[in-house]
Amino acid sequence: GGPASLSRFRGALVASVLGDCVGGEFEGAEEVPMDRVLQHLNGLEDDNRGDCILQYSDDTAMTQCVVESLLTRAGFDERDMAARFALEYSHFPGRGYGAGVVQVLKKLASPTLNDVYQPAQAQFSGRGSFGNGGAMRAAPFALAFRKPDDIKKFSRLGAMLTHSCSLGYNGAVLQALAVHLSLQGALEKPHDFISKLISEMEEVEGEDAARSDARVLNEPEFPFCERLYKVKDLMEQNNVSIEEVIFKLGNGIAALHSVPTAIFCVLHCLEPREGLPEHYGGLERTMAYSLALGGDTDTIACMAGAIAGAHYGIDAIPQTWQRCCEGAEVAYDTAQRLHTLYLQSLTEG
Ligand code: R7I
Ligand code: MG
Ligand code: MG
Repeated sequence: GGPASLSRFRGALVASVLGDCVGGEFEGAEEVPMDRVLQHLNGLEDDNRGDCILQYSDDTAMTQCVVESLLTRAGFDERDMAARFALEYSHFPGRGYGAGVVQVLKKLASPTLNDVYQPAQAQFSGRGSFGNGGAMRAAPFALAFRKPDDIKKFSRLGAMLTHSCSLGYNGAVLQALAVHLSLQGALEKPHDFISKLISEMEEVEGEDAARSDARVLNEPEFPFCERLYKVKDLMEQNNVSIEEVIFKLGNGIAALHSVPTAIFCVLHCLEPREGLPEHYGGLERTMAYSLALGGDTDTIACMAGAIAGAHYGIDAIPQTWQRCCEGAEVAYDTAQRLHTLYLQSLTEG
C-alpha cells in the first residue's frame, strides 16, 4: 500500500508483537548462532504444532495499553494511560517486566496519586530509568498522530510515565519517529531516512535536560545522534559482522543500546544478506537478524518489527508466524481502529 495505508498500520503493530513473541526465546542469551534462530523460526511453519502459542511479554502488554488509551481518549491522556499500565501489571505481573519499573507500576495503582509522572522520577536515586521500556511501546504514537511535533511530544510524555531520564524517553521519541518515517515510505531511500532521523534527534537532544543527563551519565553529547552516525557508517560498510554491530551499537536493555540497533537491523535487512535464507523477504530477514544479535532480543525484534512492518505491510508477514503469536490477532484489529483515528485527524487537522 501507499503511505500510511491500512496494510502498513497492520504490518507495524503485528510485526511488533511477532518480534516480542519470537524474540522471547533468546532474551538475555549472549550469542545466538543463526542456525538456532532459523531452527526456531522454521518451527513456526510446522503445521503439526497446532497449539504453538508463543506468549508475548511486557513489550506487547504495555503497547496494547498505549493503543487502548490513545483510542479510548482519542488522543493522549496521561492519567488514563498510567491507570492502564497499572491495571495490566496487577492482572499479569509475570510478563517479564524490567526489575526497576515494577516499583513504578505498583505506585501508579494508588488511587491517591496526584502526579502520575512522580513515581518514574523517583527511580534510580531520582534520575529516572534509561531502560528501553518507553521505547518498546512507542510505535502506536506514530499510528495515532500525523504531525512529527505531536509524535515527538506525546511519545516522550508516554515514556515519561515510567522513564524520566532523557536517555530513556528520547529512545521512545526516536523509535516513534522511525515508525512514522517508515509509514510514509521513507525507507525507499535508506540514506535519507537515517539523515532525517539524525536531524530530528539533533533538535531533540539539544534540550538542557538531555545535555545534563548525558553529562551525568558520562555519555557523549547527543548520545542518540552519535549512535545514529555509527548506524550510517555501518550502512556504508560492505561486510558487517554481528560482533561489530554489537560492539558499536549494543544489544542491551538501555534504550541507547537497543533503539539505534533495532533501526540498523531494519536498514541492514532491506537487501538479501549472506547467512540469511534466500527465500526470506525483508521482514523475515529483519526478524531473524534481530534475534541473532542476542541480548535484549524480544525488545530489539519488537522495535525493529514495528519499523519494518510499517515499511513492508501486513502481507509480508507469514500467516504461519502470525498464528503462533499470542496477541497478533488483537494487534491486527486494533491497527484498523488506529488507522481510522489517523484518517480522522487528517480531515480535522
Ligand atoms: O526499561 P524497562 O521497562 O525494561 C524493559 C526491558 C525490556 O527488555 C523488556 O522486554 C523487559 O525484559 O525489560 O525497566 P527498567 O527497570 O526501568 O529498566 C530496565 C533495567 O535497566 C533496570 O532493571 C536496570 O538494570 C537498568 N537501568 C538502570 N541501571 C542503573 N541506573 C535502567 N536505568 C538505570 C539507571 O539509571
Ligand atoms: Mg519483554
Ligand atoms: Mg526485552
